[in-house]
Amino acid sequence: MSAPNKSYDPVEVEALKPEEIDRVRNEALAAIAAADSLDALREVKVAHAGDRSPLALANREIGALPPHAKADAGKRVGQARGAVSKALAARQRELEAERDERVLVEEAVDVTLPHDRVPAGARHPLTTLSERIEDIFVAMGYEVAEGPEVEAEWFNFDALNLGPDHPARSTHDTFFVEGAKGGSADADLVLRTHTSPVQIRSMLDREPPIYVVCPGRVYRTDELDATHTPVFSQVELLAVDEGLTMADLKGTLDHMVQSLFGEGMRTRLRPDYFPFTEPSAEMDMVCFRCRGESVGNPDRPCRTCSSEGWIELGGCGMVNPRVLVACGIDPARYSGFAFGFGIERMLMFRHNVEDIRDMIEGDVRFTRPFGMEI
Ligand code: FA5
Repeated sequence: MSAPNKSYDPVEVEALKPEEIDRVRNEALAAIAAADSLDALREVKVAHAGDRSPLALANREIGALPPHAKADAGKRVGQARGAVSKALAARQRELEAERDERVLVEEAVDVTLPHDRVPAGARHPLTTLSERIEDIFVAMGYEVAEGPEVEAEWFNFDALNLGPDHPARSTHDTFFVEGAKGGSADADLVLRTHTSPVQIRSMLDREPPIYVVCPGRVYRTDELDATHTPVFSQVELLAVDEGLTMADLKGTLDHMVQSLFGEGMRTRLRPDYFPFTEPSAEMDMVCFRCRGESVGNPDRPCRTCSSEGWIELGGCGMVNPRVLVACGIDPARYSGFAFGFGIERMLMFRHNVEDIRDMIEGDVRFTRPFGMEI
């Protein structure tokens, strides 16, 4: 910046002369008008309105002028800078509008073209149903717990009050894992026959109160037919807390079926026997299709419940105190309830699937109608 001195008249500073200011302003306006792209305009802006532009340099000279000359020079430079920045903004708008118009044309999508025919795929309805059930319980504060599919016999049977000589042990058609104890029926490893061993693992791993939902695959030496498969899925539920009763179990079951099948759905319990629950019950729900209206009504038969009005869902009961003791839980202080049911069977009646084999053959013609649910 120049400083006033005796041999130099600051009013006469070259860069501040009116004709010089006019010249650099016109030069800037011409460059702005000539910029034919946003990139070019950016360069013009640096050259003609940036910190090192002639107008910015002239502006700095003003500070060195005597007071009486400052106002005039300031007005001249200010007007020139204002005109340049206005022109820059206007050209910027023009160029942006041109660009947007060009993009709309260049990137237009022809929605009438045939779409990508590679199918996006979907998850198996057994997985989505199992996850939907888990979500119902997670929303109530339950935790998802899992266990191994190759399980120790102790977890699968003994800890569940199914000792080696218990008659109910033979009703589970078990796959024994060879090798663990020299092979075949001596082995102490099995493919788990139900998800109930996860109850035991959960009680050994946690202190009460315990609220877990346990989904998983299980195995039985059943023949593959329309209603049985040797590999199927179950969901198990276990709650252990102070003061739990059958009423809590019933309320929980009602909430589950209402969440899955809609308002007004009810459950009923029929006496049954499981060694690991006492008392035990078979759990039915009102047929969600006929809502019981097919019973004694030959004009309105129901295929889903065979006009019985109820559908069998699975087994349940209060956790047998002997099971609590095996897991180190004091039955005088805590009680628990559990239930378990098969997902394939639930999917069968929920969607009128007549043959369980359709679910496991991997034919997309079966899974496609279930859509893209994730
Ligand atoms: C049990 O497996 C018990 N662990 C359930 C239980 C849990 C009772 C907690 C009490 C407390 P069950 O053997 O009945 O029970 O089998 C449960 C369900 O598995 C059946 O209702 C049925 O839906 C399904 N299921 C059984 N065998 C098969 C099979 N071969 N194919 C498909 N689903 C099956």
